[in-house]
Amino acid sequence: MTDHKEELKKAIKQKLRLNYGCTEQQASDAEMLKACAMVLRDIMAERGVQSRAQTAREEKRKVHYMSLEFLMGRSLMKNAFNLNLLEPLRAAVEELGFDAGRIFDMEPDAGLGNGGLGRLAACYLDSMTTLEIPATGYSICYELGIFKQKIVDGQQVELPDDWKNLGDAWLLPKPQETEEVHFGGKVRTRWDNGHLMVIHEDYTRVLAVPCDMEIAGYDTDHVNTLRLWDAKSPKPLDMKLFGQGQYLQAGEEQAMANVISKILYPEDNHYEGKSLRLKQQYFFVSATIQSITRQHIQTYGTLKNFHEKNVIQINDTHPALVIPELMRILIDDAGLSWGEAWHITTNAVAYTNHTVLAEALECWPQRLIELLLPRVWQIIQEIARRWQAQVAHFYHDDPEKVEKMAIIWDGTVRMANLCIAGGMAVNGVSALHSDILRHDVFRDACAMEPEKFKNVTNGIDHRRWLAQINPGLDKLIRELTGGDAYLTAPQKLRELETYAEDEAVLKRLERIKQENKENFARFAKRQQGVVLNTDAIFDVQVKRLHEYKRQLLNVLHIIGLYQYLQDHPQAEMVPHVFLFGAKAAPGYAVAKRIIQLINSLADEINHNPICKDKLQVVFLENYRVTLAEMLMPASEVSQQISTAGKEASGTGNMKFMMNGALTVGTLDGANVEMHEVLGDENIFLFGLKADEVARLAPNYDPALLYERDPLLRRVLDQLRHGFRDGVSYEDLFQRLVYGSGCPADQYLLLADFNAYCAAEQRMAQVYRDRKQWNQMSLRNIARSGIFAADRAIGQYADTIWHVPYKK
Ligand code: 26Q
Repeated sequence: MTDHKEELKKAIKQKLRLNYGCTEQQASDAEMLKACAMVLRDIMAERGVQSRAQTAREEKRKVHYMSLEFLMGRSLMKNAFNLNLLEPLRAAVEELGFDAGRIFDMEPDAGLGNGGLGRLAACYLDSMTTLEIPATGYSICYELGIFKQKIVDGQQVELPDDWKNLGDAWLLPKPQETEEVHFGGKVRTRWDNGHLMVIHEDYTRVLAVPCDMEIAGYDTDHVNTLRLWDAKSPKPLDMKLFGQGQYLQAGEEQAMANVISKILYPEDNHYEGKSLRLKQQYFFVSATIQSITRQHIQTYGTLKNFHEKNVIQINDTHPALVIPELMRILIDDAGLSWGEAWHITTNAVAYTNHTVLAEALECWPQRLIELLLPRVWQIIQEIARRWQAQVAHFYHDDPEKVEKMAIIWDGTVRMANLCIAGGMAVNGVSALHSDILRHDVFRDACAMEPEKFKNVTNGIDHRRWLAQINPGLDKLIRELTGGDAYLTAPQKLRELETYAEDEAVLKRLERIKQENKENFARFAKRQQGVVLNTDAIFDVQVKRLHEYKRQLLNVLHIIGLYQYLQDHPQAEMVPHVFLFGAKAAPGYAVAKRIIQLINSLADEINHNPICKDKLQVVFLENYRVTLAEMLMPASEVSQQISTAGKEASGTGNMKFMMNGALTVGTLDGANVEMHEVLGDENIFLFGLKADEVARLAPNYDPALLYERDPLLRRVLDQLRHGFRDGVSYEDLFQRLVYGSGCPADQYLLLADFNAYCAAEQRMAQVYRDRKQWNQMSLRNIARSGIFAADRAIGQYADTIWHVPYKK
């Protein structure tokens, strides 16, 4: 410990001198943070070299995890924790005259993702590394991550997130491993010695420069890499145009190239057919495939065994172009036949689906692909033609099946169908979701190749989402389960259950939660000046804002409570703080209105003296990984109330459970599996089931409910008229009750309203009995081990990747 501390001090001082020309006395906080990052980066870079050499030497099969998003959050604490250097680093920083907490808190989140899908990729990198699987993550080095959210006059305002200012200390640029990506141009063919040569010419070149972020695993020397591609133009300026005095035009191509890695698209669970997004996807895919195949050839001298030594997991369809791109390289560059190339591709690529929402399924206009990627377009056409023949054969030319399963139809390219045709596996992210894929969304494809369709229920990095963020609980777990073994054996959490009748342990659990609440309250005060009532139950809904996630249902219930309190000012009631956190996609007007509504409601309730010490509503600004890390340990109730069948899995639900919050939720996504391990007694379930939703939807009439249910009617009328700030929510009211240009109440809020209120009541009733509550909380923690990412990655390794891992 002292040894490590002294070594770290020496290394940090040296970094400060060499990189910033200063001593520790002269260094700013920012320089200290960067120096710490670079010291850890050096340790990981060194181990990375070893790990890669070993993988090549032993000719191990490698996993390539491709995702347009990696929501990494902060890395300093995480890496120090995994390298077993957290305490020495803290001490070193303090002894150099800095406040370690303040330095750690300065680090910006690497927000290279929107929500669940991006955070999942980050958790999986940690597990793949800890389980010593040779794996690389690939994404884009966005200059601007997910926007920062400010609330101004109750409304969301977006600010740019220039995370690289400080965050680039983790990145190791590798310019010598630059790849070149080609856009546009024309394709010509020529016969050469009986070979059909494909010539692509007049294209625009864009350079892809890798910036590597090393990933340390826990309790291992194994290191993996997250490779982030930066887009650059090959020439600084068009000197011909420049010479003609056309200075503006002379830089146009450069600007075009640089813009590719400028910004992360902030739409979550929604497809936008923008040409820049397609450019991002192909840029990312082409650079990655070239890099992987180049390395493979270096080791093996051929691509013929590519699929034996590599597996490419694609995170939703966003990297779907890997399929034609790998085909292109195998055929055009390596000279393989179509058949050989198809065999390799269909044994190397696996696809994870993350959504069944129709508006999130990627369908690209054919002309966009044709213009931007002429050679890839030819290959997609050939894949589509052969696939169609296969489908027609299987279904005896049934035109309905042929249309539904087509890759190209009506001028659009359907990426999910491309992935099903070209992938070796298709998996959903929870048992329910995978069943919906098999029996509904991809039913016809599943009938053709049932073995292809698998399930791997999501998991979270329990080292980050429990041990690191909840030190009080971590300490208790170590005491009760005999040390830190649970960090690599999450199922050990089960042993906690032997203490379900131990009053002292239950009290301890309650105290830990209380301290975490007070800790969070201090943070909220500092961040946005709000004073939280820490004697009240912390009831939390944090996730992206989307209608299917039903934040609005939560609001309706709170309005109902508020009206009850007005009618019964003396009523005994469990004091309640409702916390919300959510970013809305900037173009999603309804989502933004719901944010405004939450703020209007908060303003009303927090200003009404009737509500004092009883009811409080707070919208937490700028929900992000770092805020989640503060909030999860302090939460008592987890709201997971999506319309059944719509949330593919959810992962926030698992984070809350692991930190001892109780769930109020529908039987959706992974909630179903949470319920399976918890039983009815340890979760507050309510509402329609997925099959009931499907059956009700066609003849559902919310206006009838509005007319016939007086309580609901009063709530909706209040919504309609708004609150003390004078903002009317007539638009949201209309959308729910009558529908405005869309089906009324698409997500069945009114159908589930009463059941939801009843569940909240049951929950509040149990909260009065602290012993029972603490027992339920303990059981939630004890049974959460199955939702560790280590379990999920083990299943990917066993059932899809067929690679060994540390057991
Ligand atoms: C697609 C095309 C163009 C622009 C944007 C997009 C896009 C971007 C992000 C589409 C979807 C996403 C993100 C989806 C997502 O986060 N899905 C969530 O994935 C989690 C991890 O599996 C699940 O737990 C959640 O249930 C699911 O909503």
